[in-house]
Parts: sequence; C-alpha cells; structure tokens
Amino acid sequence: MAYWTTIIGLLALTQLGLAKYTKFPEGFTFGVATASHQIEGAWNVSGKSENVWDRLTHTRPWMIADGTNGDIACDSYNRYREDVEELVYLGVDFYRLSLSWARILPTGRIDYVNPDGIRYYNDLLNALAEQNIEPLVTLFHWDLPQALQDLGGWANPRMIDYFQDYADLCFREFGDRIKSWITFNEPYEICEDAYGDEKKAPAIDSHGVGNYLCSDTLLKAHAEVFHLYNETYRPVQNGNIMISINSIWYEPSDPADAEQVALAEIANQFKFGWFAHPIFSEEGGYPAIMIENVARQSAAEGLRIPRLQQFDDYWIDRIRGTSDILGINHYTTHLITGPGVDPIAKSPSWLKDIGAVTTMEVGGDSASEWLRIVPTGFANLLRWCKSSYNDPPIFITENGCSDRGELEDYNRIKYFNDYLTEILNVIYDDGVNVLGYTAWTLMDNFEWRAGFSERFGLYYVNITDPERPRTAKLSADYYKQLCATREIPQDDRFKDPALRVRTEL
Ligand code: GBH
Repeated sequence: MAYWTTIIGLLALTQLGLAKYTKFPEGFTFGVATASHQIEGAWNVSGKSENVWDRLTHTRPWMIADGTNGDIACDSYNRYREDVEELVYLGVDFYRLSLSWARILPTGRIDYVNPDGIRYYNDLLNALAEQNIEPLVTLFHWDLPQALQDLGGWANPRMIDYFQDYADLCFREFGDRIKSWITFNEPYEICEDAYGDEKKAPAIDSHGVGNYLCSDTLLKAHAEVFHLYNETYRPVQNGNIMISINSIWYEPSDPADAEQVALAEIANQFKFGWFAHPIFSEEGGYPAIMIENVARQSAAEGLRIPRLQQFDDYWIDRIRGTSDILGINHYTTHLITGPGVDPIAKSPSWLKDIGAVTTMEVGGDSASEWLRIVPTGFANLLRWCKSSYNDPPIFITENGCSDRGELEDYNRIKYFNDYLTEILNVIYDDGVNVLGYTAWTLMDNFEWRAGFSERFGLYYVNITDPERPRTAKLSADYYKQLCATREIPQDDRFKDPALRVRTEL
C-alpha cells in the first residue's frame, strides 16, 4: 500500500508539474498554425486549379487512411470569419497560415493571376488586422499546382523561377500587412516524403534520387526568394523571412554506447542538417557526412555521378545566411540502435545512406504511430541547434500532439505542458534564444495521408456536418490561459482526473 501511494504520489507530483520555471520571458509570443490545403476546401471554385493533393486524393483515394480529402476540409474558404473568432477566443498574438499557390496562380506561373485568390487572402488578412492578430505567412505548405508537378515539380530546376515569381506576387499584394514570412514548410518532408517516398503527394517514390534533386532545387529557390525579399521588399515592408525545418530528433538508444552516439549525430545531420547546414552553418553547403556517405553508396551502386553532390561555391555562398530566424517544427524523437541498413530502408535511399538502424520504441503514445512523446528530446534538439548554428534566434513554428476525437484531451495538455516546460528550461538554463511558440493546430484538419483519423486541433471539427461546427477542446482553454498569463497553467482542471483522484488518496 505504502509502496503504491509513493509511486502514485510521485506520478502526481510530475503531473502537478513541479517545474523549475513556468513563466515565459518578456516579448515571447504565442500563436497557432494551419495550412491552406488542410483547412480551406473550395478545391475547385472561383478559379482555383488542381494541386498535387487534389490529384492524389481523387485518383488514389485508398492512399488516405479514412478516404477523406481536402475538397471541403474545414471549409475555411467560406468560414474564415469563424477561424478568426476562434483565434480571438484563444487570445493568440499571431496566426500562422499558408497561401494556396493554385488559388492565386492557377497555372502555377505568373501569366494569369486569379482575382478571387487575391480577394480571399486580402479578406482574411484584413479580418486578422481588425483583431490585432499578426499574420505569419507560409508561401509553400505542400499544395503545389498540379500543372507545375506535371513539369517535374521540385525535381525541375526551373521551379526556382516559378517560385520566385509566385513569391514576388505575394510580397507585392500582401506584404504591406505581413511582418513575418516563411518560404517553405518542412523541406525534408517535401523532398523525402513526396519525392523520395510516397508518404506525401505527389508520392513519386524516387528513393535516393528524386529526394536529392528536390533538395538542390528547393534550397536554391528558398535562397532566391530570401534575396528578393531582402533586397526589394524589406526596405519598404520591414518584415522578416525564414524557413521552417522539421526535426525528428535522433538519440542513441543507449547513451553510453559511443557508436550509437556518433550515429545519432550523423542521423541528425541527414535529417535536420540536410536543410539547416546549407543555410545556418558558418561553412554552408550540405553536411560533409552526407556528401561522403552518398558518394560511397553511389560508388558501390556503380554510378558515375553520386546521387547527391555538394553545391558549387556560388551556391554555397548564395544559400548561406538566408534566414533571419531558424524556424523549427518539432513533434518527436526516435532512437538509433546501431549501424547498418535499417530494415525498412529502400535501396538506394536517404535512410540507407545514413547507415543506421532506427526505432520508434520510445516515449509516450499519441494517436499517430510516428509521434512518440519525448519532451527531453526537444530540449536536446534546441541545445544542439544553438551549438551547431552559432546561437541563432529560434522560432517554434509548429509543435503539437494528435488525438482520435476526444474533447477532454488531457494527453495533449500534458504534451503541451511538458514540451513548453522544456522550452523554458533551455531558455533559462542554456540561454537558447527561443522567441515564440506556435501550436499545431487551430482546429482538427485534413491530416494528409492520415485524413481526419489523427486530429491535432485545439478545436474539434465535425466533418460529417456540412456546417463543419467547431467545438473547443479542453486544450483550447489551456492555451487561452497560457496566452493570457504567459505562464504554463497549473490549474487542477487541466490535469487528468485519473491522476487527480489518486492525489486525494
Ligand atoms: C507537420 O509535419 C506538418 O507541417 C503539418 O502540416 C502536419 O499536419 C503536422 O505536422 C502533423 O503531422 O507516414 O506514418 O511515416 C510533421 C512531420 C513528418 C509527420 C512525416 C508525419 C510521416 C508519418 N511529419 N510523418 S508516416
């Protein structure tokens, strides 16, 4: 009995959060994020053209867990005023949204501007301005016009020009009201999941080849758009511009195993460093270990030219330093168990190029298999970013956890509590320069290949009702309190009743 009360008591103490720090520093900002294709719907109205997700969900619906798609999604194209009301309820400082390229430029190119695309985003931006909510705007969150995919998408170097034209138009039309831009959301997911695999549209699955063609193009396109903003728009619009890089953070399964430690560092270079090193490191270019490993594998495959090569000096220089802030999306940590070819790795592939075996057997559960709850991994990632990239200003552009449709989402609240606590720890103990935090996501939305089966929202959305009613989950009230007090809520009502009852024993 005494034993159990001690155990339960200890659990309760952690649950009650005897955290060292609870209060965020002056100037730290809070927001929530969404993405155009995940919420807007209106996939084929008022001039919008087909994007790669429309194409995938319509022609290969079996690839989506629950057979849903983005045709209507949360219907935010028609209901954006409701979105803004929810933002007001939460009391956020900013709203991270993305623009639908196919709604603005139906051919993908600048030859025809769709007036309704401009109108829609003007209405949304003005509605935000009326409520004093800062927009944080992503140019590309995965919904490429199909017309550009038909030309090869991000595997085609001409995309650098198309992306620049699109960005130029967006800066010109909307930039007077936007102080913060994001060029790309999660370059790794764009290149590896969509070109090197079939986890994201257009699901090209050119493993070990298309993924690297994509990264060459994407990093150059990012750099050109940074320079365009920096030279032409920043002097008048005074904003900042960054990229948001996602990390599955890798840790050794046995921290005392030196080989695993070294392999985890290599895996982090392949995952985060692939896009962060060219932009944020002092020397620039792809991480040396990537070039080395891919060259070795390519030679073994009998290739004349390695599947990934270093940028030339011009591009190393052109890409280096092209982000005002390091935008980080972070959800989870996976483990490295040893050297070799991961059993799930295709050949050739990015994963095989790493040369390590990974596992997801770590941390707590969410509704997503890949999302393991490991708050300390977040702190380690943030400290690693500080030391690897010369102490950059960091903005958390996404963080969150999935459920399967419940309103009393204690697991999500605990996730926020524990991940936010780690942010405070690294700010105060390690001097990591974290400027703001973005919860993914405002409301349950089209979770890509998981459809609506994995829900990340602070608001529940009933997708069987044509009105798409949204209901605040308990975490919405938790987040509202966080935004109001700038302090991690400690109230009992946010704690899992199962643990609450036991503390009274
Ligand atoms: C982010 O990606 C996205 O920016 C956002 O749009 C999304 O809704 C959110 O997170 C939640 O997922 O095919 O099972 O191996 C996060 C990074 C990386 C998570 C790829 C899912 C594939 C899972 N994503 N991962 S699986």
